[in-house]
Amino acid sequence: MTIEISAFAWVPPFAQGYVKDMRVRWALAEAGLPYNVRALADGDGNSADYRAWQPFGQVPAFRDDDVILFESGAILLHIARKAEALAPRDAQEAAQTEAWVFAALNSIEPKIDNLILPPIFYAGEAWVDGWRPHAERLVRLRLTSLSNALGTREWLTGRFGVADIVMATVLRGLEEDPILAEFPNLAAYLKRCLARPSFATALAAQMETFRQHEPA
Ligand SMILES: N[C@@H](CCC(=O)N[C@@H](CS)C(=O)NCC(=O)O)C(=O)O
Repeated sequence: MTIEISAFAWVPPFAQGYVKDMRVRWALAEAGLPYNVRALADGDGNSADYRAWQPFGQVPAFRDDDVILFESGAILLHIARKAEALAPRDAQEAAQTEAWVFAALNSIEPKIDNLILPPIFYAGEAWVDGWRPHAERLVRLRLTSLSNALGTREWLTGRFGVADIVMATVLRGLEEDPILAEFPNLAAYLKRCLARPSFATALAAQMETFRQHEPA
């Protein structure tokens, strides 16, 4: 079968290009693997059929001839095992890839979400401005560690891989935030990741899904 992924049929403009099926689309583009999209309309995520695929009703979910699975990190690690272009070349690189995927999703993404989501989802509420310095302190702590770990290396592991895709989609949340510029090697790393043609392919594909389902 052709790989199938789930994605939202449409989201408001501020979220377009950022929905997490971007990670899967990017990895599949990098791997040169074709896929079909199951586009979820409002409410489809709650169907028993979809919950059997993605228990939280979220996107993305993924299926191919071998597996059905959910969680963007798990999906990318699966793709990396299958696709020559993304496959780690030895056991150490495979272990490092897994570690950096978890680090991006577990150690870094929650801190960045804490910083960038309140002004979007709680705009105008009194506590939001007071919250920022606390959130910023934790982001700075994590970015300092990441910056030191990356150093002058081009990619997180020996070559560009799914760990970079996940990390770049996480750091992308800070693209417009002045805090990223405090870490020139991370800003340059993000730019390097986003310059890959596979990122542009993935972005265009996500936008095309929204275009096809634009509300009347
Ligand atoms: N940990 C999940 C998170 C997925 C996620 O947050 N998806 C969002 C879209 S970017 C979603 O489906 N939100 C709707 C919801 O949570 O009900 C993953 O990485 O796959």
